[in-house]
Amino acid sequence: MMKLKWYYLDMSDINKFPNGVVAELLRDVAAAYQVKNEKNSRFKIIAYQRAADAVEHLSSEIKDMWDEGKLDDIPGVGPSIAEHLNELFKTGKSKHFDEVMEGLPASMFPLMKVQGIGPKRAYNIATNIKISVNDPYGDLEKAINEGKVAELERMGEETQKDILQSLAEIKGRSKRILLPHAETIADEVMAWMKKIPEVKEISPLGSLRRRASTIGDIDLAVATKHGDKVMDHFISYPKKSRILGKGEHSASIVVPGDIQVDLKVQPPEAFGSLLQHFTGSKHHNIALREYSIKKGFSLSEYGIKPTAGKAEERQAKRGDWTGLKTFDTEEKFYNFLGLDWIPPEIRDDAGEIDKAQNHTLPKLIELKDVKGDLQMHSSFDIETSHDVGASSFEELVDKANELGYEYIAVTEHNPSQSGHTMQQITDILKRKKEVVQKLNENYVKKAKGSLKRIFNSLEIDMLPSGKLPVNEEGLATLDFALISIHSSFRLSKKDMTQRILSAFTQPGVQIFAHPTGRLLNRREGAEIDWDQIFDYALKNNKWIEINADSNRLDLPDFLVHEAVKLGVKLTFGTDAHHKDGMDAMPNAVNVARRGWAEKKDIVNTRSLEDFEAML
Ligand code: DGT
Ligand code: CA
Ligand code: CA
Ligand code: ZN
Repeated sequence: MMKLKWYYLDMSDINKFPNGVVAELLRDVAAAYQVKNEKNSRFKIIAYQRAADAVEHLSSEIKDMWDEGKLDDIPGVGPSIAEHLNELFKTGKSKHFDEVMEGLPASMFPLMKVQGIGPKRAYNIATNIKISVNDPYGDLEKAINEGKVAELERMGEETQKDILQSLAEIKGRSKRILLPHAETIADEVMAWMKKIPEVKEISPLGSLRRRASTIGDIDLAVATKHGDKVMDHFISYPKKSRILGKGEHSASIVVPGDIQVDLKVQPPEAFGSLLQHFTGSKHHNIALREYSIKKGFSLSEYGIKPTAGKAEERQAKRGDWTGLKTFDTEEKFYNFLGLDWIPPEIRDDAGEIDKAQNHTLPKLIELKDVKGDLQMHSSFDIETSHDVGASSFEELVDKANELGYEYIAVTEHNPSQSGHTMQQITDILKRKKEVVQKLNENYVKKAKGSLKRIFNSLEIDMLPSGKLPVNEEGLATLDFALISIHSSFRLSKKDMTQRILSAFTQPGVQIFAHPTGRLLNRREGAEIDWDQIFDYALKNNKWIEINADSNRLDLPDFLVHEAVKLGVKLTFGTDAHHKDGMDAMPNAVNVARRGWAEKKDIVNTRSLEDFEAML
């Protein structure tokens, strides 16, 4: 077995290089650059992180693509990284990666998977405490219990406690993939399925169709008269890793990334009931079954039957059908039960069946309703401690015009507090205000696109006390400000709520961005008293963001539903750190729809004039 010099993962078969391992490798290189902190490494860090994301979300194995000479086709992987990967796949090592990793302890890399441990912290721990690459988390836990981590420079009891909790979260985590990744895979499988004429119709099912934030496995439905042939075509999918099985009405395969795909088949005349049955959710189906039993019906993926006894009475009463009734569309299925068709996103037994019966279902927001994007980070050098964006103001304007927006807000992070005096912070903000003003007067006008205005905004860290690292003079340079939490996520519910409320009262603060601070699969959200926050927002015309970053999707859907019921106004922000990140808006729409939001609930569905009036 070959082992890369710095590498800690057991790669029992070097020829495989699964995407997850390559992505991790690229992330490790980025981290090494961060720790070494050499001049001009900023763009290399961004490039390696982007490449890692791209590889992680590929629907083919990168090693196979390399075999076919297609490494250059992967968007996000630039020519120099592709060259290093080429060497790696050819020879089993990369001189360049070795150089970047030189002098760093191998055990720092697995530590970075623990929430709260970034590259610098991992380096600090790995160089001062004995952590083995074989059991890094066990060793870390042991060191914490002996109080050794707290003693390190810039760590302390609090940090140590947070890390311990993150370790526990890692252990209890189930593996679910993010929705956009599942969508990409499903789209490719569906394209493969459509190659044969026997597939009359194909649709996602399950959590994918309900647009849930994370997906356990991918489920697909096909309408066909030739189920067997369709399933044979399915299990011959060229990119599959293995076949799990094939039955009478369903088949399952596994695709790269260890993701399961289930296919269900029914003849076209029963496609509606198939869709309904396997779209779920489980809770919705249970509630629908109870509702139907009262009416004398029993439901299945094949259709609707009268229940024995009482139902036969009904059946006689109606005198129009016997046995199984099939449905080619879902709409007919729901209508037969006396219900309006229910959008999959809200099938969660949260009152949708009652509303469908009373014809009072919400008209859910759609992507085309969105008129602007209220969070993005440009490459303007704002001297922040957070990551800056990779695209210029002009590139963001061009992209906004492509998307047909009327307005955007540029929301760089505030200048770092540690590196600047308050006066310096204010000076930077004044400079940014001038730049944005000029853009509005010149570039935006000359472009003659849909975009009419850039709002000059800022994403400001709220300190644990609720104070902001920008003073009133700085705030006054902004059209409005976003506040968000980027540290101290584990305050008590009471302290956290107080922190947010006091940050909200600062002049010009308008939007609470990625409010729970959760990172899907990585970090739980903060404990917050939402009744209080929503109440404050409602009474003071403050808004809560739905962040479209697929790792965040924050505010989460169930809280969106609470906010919508109360009438709290919400905003969409992609949090783009590159112009292409602005393409993530559909993610926010998914979350909003799952939270029952209509157009009126989302502020940036307003025209520019109405939006300005609301400000
Ligand atoms: P996931 O895959 O964990 O993200 O969530 P779902 O909702 O896609 O769950 P899954 O894949 O287990 O099943 C798809 C849907 O099918 C589920 O929402 C409920 C529905 N369903 C109806 N009858 C059955 C059944 O007998 N077994 C399973 N597993 N699901 C059923
Ligand atoms: Ca599923
Ligand atoms: Ca499934
Ligand atoms: Zn942020």
